[in-house]
Amino acid sequence: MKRFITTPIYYVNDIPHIGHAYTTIIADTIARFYRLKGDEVFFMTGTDEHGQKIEEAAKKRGFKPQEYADEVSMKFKNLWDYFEISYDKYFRTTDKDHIKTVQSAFSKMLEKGDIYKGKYKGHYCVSCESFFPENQLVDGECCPDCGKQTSILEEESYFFKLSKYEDKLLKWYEQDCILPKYRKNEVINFVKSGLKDLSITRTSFDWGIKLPANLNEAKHVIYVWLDALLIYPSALGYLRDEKNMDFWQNTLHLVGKDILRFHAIYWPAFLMSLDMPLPKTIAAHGWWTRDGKKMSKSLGNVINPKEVADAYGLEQFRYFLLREVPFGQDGDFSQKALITRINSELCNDLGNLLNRIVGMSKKYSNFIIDSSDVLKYFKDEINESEIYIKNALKEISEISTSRYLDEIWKILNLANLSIAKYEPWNLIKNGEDKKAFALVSMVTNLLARATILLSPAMPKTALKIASNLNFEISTKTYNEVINENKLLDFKASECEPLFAKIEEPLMQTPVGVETKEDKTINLITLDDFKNIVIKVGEVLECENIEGSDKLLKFKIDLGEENPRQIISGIAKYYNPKDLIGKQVCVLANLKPAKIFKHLSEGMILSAEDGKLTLLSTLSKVKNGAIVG
Ligand code: ME8
Repeated sequence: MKRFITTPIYYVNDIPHIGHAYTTIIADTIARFYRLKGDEVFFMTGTDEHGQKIEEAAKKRGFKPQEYADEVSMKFKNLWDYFEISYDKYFRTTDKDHIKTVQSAFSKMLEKGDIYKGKYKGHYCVSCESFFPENQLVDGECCPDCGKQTSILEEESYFFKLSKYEDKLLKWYEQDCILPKYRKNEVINFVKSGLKDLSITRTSFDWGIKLPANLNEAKHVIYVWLDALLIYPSALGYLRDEKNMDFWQNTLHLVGKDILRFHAIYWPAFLMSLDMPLPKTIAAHGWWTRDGKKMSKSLGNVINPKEVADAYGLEQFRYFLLREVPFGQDGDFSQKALITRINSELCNDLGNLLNRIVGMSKKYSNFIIDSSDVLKYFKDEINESEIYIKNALKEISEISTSRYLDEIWKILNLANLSIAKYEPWNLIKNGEDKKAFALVSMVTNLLARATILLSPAMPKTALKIASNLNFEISTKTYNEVINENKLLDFKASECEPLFAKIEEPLMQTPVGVETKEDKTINLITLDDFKNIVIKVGEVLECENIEGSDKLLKFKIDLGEENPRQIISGIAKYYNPKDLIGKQVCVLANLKPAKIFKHLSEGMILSAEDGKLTLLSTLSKVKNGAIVG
């Protein structure tokens, strides 16, 4: 079966934060799940780069909109690559191909008679890029969605006949395409309150897609939401090169609840106008807050997903996001909650189970785990696990990742409880060797079932477990184990602990995104720069940090009394021994911090373009030389 899975395309006026990571990780998990099942998946993500908001943001920072969009879009792409997001297409609204699609779609809607020219007068929220009638404003002038002040627009505009589609939309909602189901009523009520025709071109700024040339309307640009929503079929080649369009028949749009209205009202209406099939599912998740507070740049409490992944591990972070809140509800990020889940669920329930299995199989049967007697002794447990599998599959089909993981954990809990209940060591003592072997095999089969289901959420962890027990994670084993309930035989091998226990928070608070990434796009004064001390230093020692595949621990001579210890996330790009004796640039007046339990007294500077390259001087200088 072919499936098309999308994330929203993110605005480039902001750099990626935990909310963007959340949507993208859910979409990635769903895409990986269906690929595992054997479906053909096309997964797209990308950036939304036109419109007044981006034009203003670029201007404020002294950039041309395209330069600014290039820079921020690359940050999103780099982050998704670093997170190993399995997208098939990363697409941008400034791509020439997309521009062609939008202009052709505009012409098609015009030919259909759904677009007419008029004059718009009313309120506009630049932050939400959204029009509002007077009666929906808060305190007569503020946006009902984000609370910011709206501005009054009066300009010539083309309109889309949204009102024409009211009844058809209400009929479509009967098909239950909106998840979670309780959100459907909000949408229906909105439509029932009456839809006004939608202004779909703007003339008071320039940064957008121009109307088709034959219309001779140079001053109009296409409304950013029409442009942005069209990215979805455009990513499949719509109205250009349509060879991938058959994915469109089975489309899942994953969005945050903030943009459900655009996806569940405007978008299907546009699609009806274009005579296109409507999406099968629009799934809207809830909102993340930080320690109970809304995240915002001005509060400086926005969470940088990379910082969390670097400190706690990418798979741990994915697991937390996917499990912490039921799909659709709001969630709160705190290090405490993350640590609790890592320690109790990942270290104890999952990691220890693997260790115990390896230990028992080594002791009892030279690592061989044979399934022949499992059903003779433990049919009930195997049957019980099949109920959880069935439930898990139902949950994931409704994008309920948290409940999906709950069901997987029921399988793990059953395995752990069975060891405690049947006490294999006593079985052996009492001469019931066959039952003890069958018990080890039963719990290993439960772990294998859980692992196959867990693999879309935690692909690397699942692979480690599978390689320790010598089974494969593939569509073939998915069919055998998950669909046909087949039992497997295993050959275990010694293993490292899957996860390290966390004793104390690994990130300093507040964990902000006002990092070097932001500095590259914000203009600063010379005085600001004087506050930054960058020194050249020589690498005396460099080694990997146990339990982290990203971090290196350095000792660096900065011409000071003692060398500094600095932790840097560049292990993927350098071999530690190649760096010894090299000179690097170090941000020397950064507050010391603990990273992965190790003190770090500065930051080694590197250039980022998809990978990290360390900065150095063109010729050797004295250790401690100041950069400036
Ligand atoms: O709306 N919690 O882009 P955007 C959870 N360009 N999710 C969050 C979040 C939070 N605190 N903050 C952001 C746009 N998100 C348009 C979309 S699509 C054709 C055009 C996630 O950069 C969530 O998925 O404002 C939300 O819907 C999306 O980011 C908004 O991203």
